[in-house]
Amino acid sequence: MKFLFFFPLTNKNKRHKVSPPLSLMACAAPLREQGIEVEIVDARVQPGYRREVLERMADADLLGVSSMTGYQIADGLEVSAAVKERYPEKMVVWGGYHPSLLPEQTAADARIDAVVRGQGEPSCLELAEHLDGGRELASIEGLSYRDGDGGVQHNPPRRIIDIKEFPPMPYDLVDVEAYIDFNRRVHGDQRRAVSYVSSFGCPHACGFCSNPEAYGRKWRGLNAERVVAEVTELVERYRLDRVYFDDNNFFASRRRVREICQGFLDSGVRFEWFATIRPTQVTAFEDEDLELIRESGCTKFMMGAESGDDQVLELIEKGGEAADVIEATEICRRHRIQPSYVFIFGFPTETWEQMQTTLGFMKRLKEIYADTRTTTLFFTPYPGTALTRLGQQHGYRLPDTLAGWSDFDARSVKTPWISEAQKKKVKQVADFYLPWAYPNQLAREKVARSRVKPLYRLFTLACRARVKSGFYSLPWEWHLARKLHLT
Ligand code: B12
Ligand code: SF4
Repeated sequence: MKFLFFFPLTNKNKRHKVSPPLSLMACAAPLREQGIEVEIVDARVQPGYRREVLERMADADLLGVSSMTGYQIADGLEVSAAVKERYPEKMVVWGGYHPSLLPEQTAADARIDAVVRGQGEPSCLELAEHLDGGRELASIEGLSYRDGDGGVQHNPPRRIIDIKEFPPMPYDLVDVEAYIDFNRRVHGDQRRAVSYVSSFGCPHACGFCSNPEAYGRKWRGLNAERVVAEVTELVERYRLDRVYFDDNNFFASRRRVREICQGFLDSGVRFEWFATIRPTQVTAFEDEDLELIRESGCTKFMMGAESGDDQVLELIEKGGEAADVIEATEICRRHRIQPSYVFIFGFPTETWEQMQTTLGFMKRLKEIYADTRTTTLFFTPYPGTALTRLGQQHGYRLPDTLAGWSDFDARSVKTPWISEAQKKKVKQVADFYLPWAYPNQLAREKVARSRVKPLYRLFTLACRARVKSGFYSLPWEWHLARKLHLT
């Protein structure tokens, strides 16, 4: 028996950085343990992927497609349609965040036979039993499928299984070098890096996040010993400089974090690592824990700050205050860990004054620690979040077919809570004036090496004056920087 898994393009212009498709590798691991052949085609690193899928489907029994909300749906549907046309008798199954959140719409699409909701590992094993003739679809928990009368049958949900029970991710199933090479060629990233995931789920329920609805609020983590053994083995096997932990909540257990960091140090294998952390988790750590984290190779904390306005933080149920972010930034400065924050503008009912409070707050963070990085996003009402429901109550209409979600991303979605002019202003201040007014270490080094040093200095002074005064009309610096390709 053979399963063919497909990871669609994540956007049209192929601009995202890439890393092996952990979702599909996770599903593959227990199948292979049972002697079932699994192949993965990843559209992001395999240029002739449509032909490749069709060829490899010749001796496969099932096509499995992973999809988040957005462009992956468009690409996944095209490939599924081609497979259905050439091999109408073969099963096409979708899984991942989007199908888990909207199984009815997904399974209603004629190009798809069934949807796996939530964890894929156990369901894939049971799908293999079904293909072997030993199991009815109706007995596979967490499965949604068309019942023949045009309706969609939803089997009862599957309880979350502790990921400790699953075998290690089979990195050998993909061409790891192809991912490293893509990031070097397309993004100029010379570091050899891959992602790894050490836990499943998140106990929190932020109002804009798909995670609680898709997978519930249980957190399960691999034990420290296994994480250390697997990660250091990966670093040595692929000569990695850096590892990204793609966990929803890597820092959920403080004891586990301490053991992992100590394990990395004791192993003698040196590499850099990043993970996502909540500001309240940073402030809860003891200084000695943070020293251990830094020493073990963590040089950056990726954090969702979301807003600098406490009322907005309450609205989005962030479970923390702006003051926590200030404190986390001060702690990061003390421990030489770069804080990298995501801010989201344009939540349902958020006012322009509140957005301006956030811009002022970002300036404060830069003043505390110039190496602070900020990324600006605009609220996108992904399915199944509390804030999306609030948006709907205020008249926002969501797509009502699977294909309708294909171009649903921060760039294309227009919500009534923020105008295009306001978005432009936010981007100018957050992505141009602030970083130029407070250059981080990398930018400072770049300027020091540059032949047009005085020009850079002039820009910094002009941008600093703007930020200090809060006067951003007639943004000549921004226009000039765009002309000179400085931004
Ligand atoms: C890595 C990652 C990416 C990577 C891509 C994945 C990769 N490895 O190459 C990149 C950087 C490209 C990316 C992009 C985006 N991402 Co992203 N990403 C993640 C992240 C951090 C990890 C996903 C992962 O690999 N998890 C580990 C694996 C093992 O778990 P899993 O994906 O949940 O898969 C399990 C099940 O879903 C299921 N399953 C999954 N696929 C399949 C397929 C089949 C056939 C079956 C049977 C089962 C199955 O089985 C798996 C094992 O149990 C998650 C957050 C998180 N920690 O989950 C966000 C997350 C998935 N991303 C999200 C978002 C919003 C985005 C972006 C829109 C962000 C942006 N602003 O551009 C884009 C979307 C691109 C697009 N629409 O096409 C949201 C999802 C929202 C949604 N409704 O889809 C998440 C949940 C973050 C969040 N908390 O909001 N992302
Ligand atoms: S945003 Fe992060 S902390 Fe909040 S629920 Fe989602 S995964 Fe958990």
